Amino acid sequence: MSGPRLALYNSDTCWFCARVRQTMDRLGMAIEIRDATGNPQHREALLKGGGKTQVPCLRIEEDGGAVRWLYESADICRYLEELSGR
Ligand SMILES: N[C@@H](CCC(=O)N[C@@H](CS)C(=O)NCC(=O)O)C(=O)O
Repeated sequence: MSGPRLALYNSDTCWFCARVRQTMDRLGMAIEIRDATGNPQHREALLKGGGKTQVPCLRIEEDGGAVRWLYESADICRYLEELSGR
């Protein structure tokens, strides 16, 4: 089992996104970062998949293929902490 595939929909100018990136760094998690403000395809995918363009948003693809979109920086940080076991 490889665990969920993760991608963070991000904006470099967003403080809430920076908070999530700091948590990723602290936990040593290498997660793909997708620019949801400068890249129209990522922005569209976020809107279609998650329902709104708010960042940060973590796209979580489970081993079985199910996808969910997790908004709110505090909830994303909590999820990453739990996933990393710390
Ligand atoms: N409570 C949210 C706030 C996120 C937020 O306000 N994001 C802003 C950027 S800093 C945003 O995406 N605004 C544009 C939008 O909602 O479409 C969190 O903690 O993640």
